[in-house]
Amino acid sequence: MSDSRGEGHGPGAIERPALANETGDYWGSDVMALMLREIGLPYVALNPGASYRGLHDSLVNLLGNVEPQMLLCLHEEHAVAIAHGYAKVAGKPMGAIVHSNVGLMHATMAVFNAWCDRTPVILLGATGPVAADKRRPWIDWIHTAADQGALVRNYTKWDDQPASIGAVPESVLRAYKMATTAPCGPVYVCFDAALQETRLGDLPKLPSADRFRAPAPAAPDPAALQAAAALLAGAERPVILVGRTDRDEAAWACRVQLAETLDAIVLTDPKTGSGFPTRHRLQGPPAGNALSAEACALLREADVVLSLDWVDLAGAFKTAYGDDEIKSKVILASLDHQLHNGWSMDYQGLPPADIHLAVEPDIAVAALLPLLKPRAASRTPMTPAAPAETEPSAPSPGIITPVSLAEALRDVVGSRTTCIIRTPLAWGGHAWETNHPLDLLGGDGGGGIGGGPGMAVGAALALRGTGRLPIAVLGDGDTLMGITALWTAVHYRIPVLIVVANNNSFFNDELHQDRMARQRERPVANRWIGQRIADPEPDLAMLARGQGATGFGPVRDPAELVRTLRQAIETVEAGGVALVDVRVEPGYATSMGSHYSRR
Ligand SMILES: Cc1ncc(C[n+]2csc(CCOP(=O)(O)OP(=O)(O)O)c2C)c(N)n1
Ligand SMILES: [Mg+2]
Repeated sequence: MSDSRGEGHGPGAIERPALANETGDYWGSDVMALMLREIGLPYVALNPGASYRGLHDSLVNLLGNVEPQMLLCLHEEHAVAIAHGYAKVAGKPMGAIVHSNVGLMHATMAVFNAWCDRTPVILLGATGPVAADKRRPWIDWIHTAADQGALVRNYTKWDDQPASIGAVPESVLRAYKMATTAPCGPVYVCFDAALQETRLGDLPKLPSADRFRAPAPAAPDPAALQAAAALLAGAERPVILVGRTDRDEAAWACRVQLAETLDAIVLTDPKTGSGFPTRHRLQGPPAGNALSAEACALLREADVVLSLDWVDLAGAFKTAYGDDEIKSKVILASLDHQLHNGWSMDYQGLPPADIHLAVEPDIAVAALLPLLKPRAASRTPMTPAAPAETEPSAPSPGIITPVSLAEALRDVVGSRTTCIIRTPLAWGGHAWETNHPLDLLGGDGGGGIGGGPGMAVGAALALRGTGRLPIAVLGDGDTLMGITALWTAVHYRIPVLIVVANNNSFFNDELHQDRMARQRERPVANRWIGQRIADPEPDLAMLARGQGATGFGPVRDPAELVRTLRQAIETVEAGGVALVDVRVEPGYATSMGSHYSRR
């Protein structure tokens, strides 16, 4: 590490005091940097660029690279994925800064993931000089775009390009307020390079952020609330669908209390992470992307369904009811409609709602509780399973499957408190027991592969010092697309364990080719072509080691797996970054059972 880094603040901190500006000679970007501090951004993940060299200077030489502290990333997609992962744990945003149009283009998929995951990210960028006479030849011209925000407008809550220094504070304050008002999401503020580099002299008076915070959550309409309570009180077979809910312990306790009060079966979704204890007597069968036969039966039998912002409620009903009329009464607790636009269909099908409580789901839960009387416990969640349409073929002995990997990991983790930041596509259902909102963080939101490593680093950053062990179990395709995010974890001493469920394939898509071939009666054996990541097999452990992390594997033997995982956890507990390459049998646990295929 270079000598210029001071002690105490970690890599990147410098010894100059913050706000060391004795000359009264302030610049436009100083106002931008001071406002980023004012809204309380702890970090800004970034990849540098001349479009924001003014802001960069202010963050380093005015603020001393603290509050916010820069986190250098090797790709803009990592910068945003780190901010996404951080906010999922911290419940508040950090920043990401991306260079002009090109950095923003690199960042876009990660912005989309954060958008679909309804996660706040303060995305900052730059362009220009907007005034053409101030542009340097060539480079300033190719890196200046009119309406740069248009690149991300369809999947951000708001964007702005303040045209004067006087407009900067309001822009930053509004960005923060918009991002953190439910439903949350990413916002983008673009700073004109010439504005950043304008000499101001004296610093203008800057507003405090205190009067520009997100509003207190709205309460449900009293009549709609009474009607919902009456419907639930009269229900004989209520089902609660726990979707995008709060990661707050008090909200978790209220949800459990509501399920017990109503004696309602609860379905949870791996996409949205832990929302209800898996071992609770009222926890229903796994309900992942495709509802299991048991979950479908429960929904069809339900007289009242309470959806707590379930992702794709219409899709769940379609799976359960097919073309039949939906007989269940539906209570929707969601604000998501406020975010829907004409570009992204991530809003999913339009679900029926007999009562729509247009509030945050956990606000609805807290408001319903005092209106309901506890009823006797009589429900058992497990309706007899319909026979699986495809019998799972047993995995061969001596090999590791994604599910046996979960079992081994659970054994090694033992009584430690963990956060499973991501789970591989192959895990489905209830592969990991949850008892706390931070036990499982859920998916990437937008199904954009490559965000896994960055999200792991960001979530681990927010978990640093909490005593909760950060573990991300990722696919090899996801890992390889985002592998250089690990460098940021190593550089900034962010302990994290990455376990790669490595099937040497973009296997999800092998299954699609399998389906196509079967439908068309063509050779299924060719499904691997254009999918298999082999010849050569990338050496993931070496790719980790090449960035200063500790790399383990490839592990192919189940007997070796536990030993290796134990060593990797010791590495992380000692403050390190570890990656374990585990070669797993390609196979998926699906609603129809587990499918394994020998190569
Ligand atoms: C950016 C992006 N590119 C391609 C896809 C299509 N896709 C969906 S799953 C998948 C395979 C992912 O591979 P891996 O992470 O190894 O998981 P596996 O399916 O093998 O378990 C791909 C390529 C996508 N969702 N996002
Ligand atoms: Mg794979």
